Amino acid sequence: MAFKSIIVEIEDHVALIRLNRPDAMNALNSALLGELGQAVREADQNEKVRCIVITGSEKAFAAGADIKEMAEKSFVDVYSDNLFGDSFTPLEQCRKPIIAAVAGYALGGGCELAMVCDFIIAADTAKFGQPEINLGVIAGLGGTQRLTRLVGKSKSMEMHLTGRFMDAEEAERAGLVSRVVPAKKLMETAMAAAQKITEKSQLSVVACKEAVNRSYETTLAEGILHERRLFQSLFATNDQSEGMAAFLEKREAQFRDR
Ligand code: DAK
Repeated sequence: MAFKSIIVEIEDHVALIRLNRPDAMNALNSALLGELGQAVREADQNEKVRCIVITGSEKAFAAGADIKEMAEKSFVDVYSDNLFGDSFTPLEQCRKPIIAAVAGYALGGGCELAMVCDFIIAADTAKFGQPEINLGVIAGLGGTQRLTRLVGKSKSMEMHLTGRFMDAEEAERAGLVSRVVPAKKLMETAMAAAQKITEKSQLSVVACKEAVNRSYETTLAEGILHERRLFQSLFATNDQSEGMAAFLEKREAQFRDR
């Protein structure tokens, strides 16, 4: 399907999804969020795709939900339409890894979009924030929950209550992003990370993502038990035999996702 607000390219088993509303700093309106959800679902179902990268432009990953679209709505409108209620469901349910490659502004819903991805690689130009408080609302796409888990209560509370932005260096220090690279190297770095993931056994990739995500949803003991069972079950795969044999034979493993 042809999309209007995003551009999707699939190359070497990586689906690159670029948000493309340059006149609105990639603000997330319903059309863009609908297309993004559909693109992620399609990539998740596409056997050729083994990893997904979501990015924006040099200026903005996304400057938040589209304020122009929301401004005139009433409580009854947003509550009865469940505005943005299911927007991130395709990303939350995606079994394949999703990397956010962030340059420029990642604010409000844009910061929340980056955080719903599996990890964030940031350009040194990136700025993160949850400035919804300045609009008389609060974060609504998971920001109060995800930012708090990622950077801790104190910094999350300060960001949400004051609306201040965090630069890339602070975001890395705080654990919001996995690493910071010069802006010119952002896409090269994100695509290289994605490429690395495509070379692994997809069985262990899916299990790994599931196990790490479980740490957000359960107790430590339950999470460790889940991890152990997944670890043990991977011994039922050819890729485990191949991976370990390849190490012992000092050669590259040839994974077949079996
Ligand atoms: N929405 C709509 N348009 C936006 C926008 C946004 N979030 N951000 C920027 N734009 C537009 C600007 O209006 C401007 O359009 P024109 O005036 O040229 O038509 C154009 O993009 C360029 O922006 P600026 O002229 O402002 O550019 P600057 O470089 O001066 O400033 C900025 C860039 C990103 C610092 C600034 O634009 C800014 O502060 N933007 C707003 C950031 C923000 O407040 N973000 C939070 C949005 S609220 C919900 C779930 C989630 C949410 C809501 C409900 N439910 C489940 C119900 C989420 C809410 C949010 O994210």
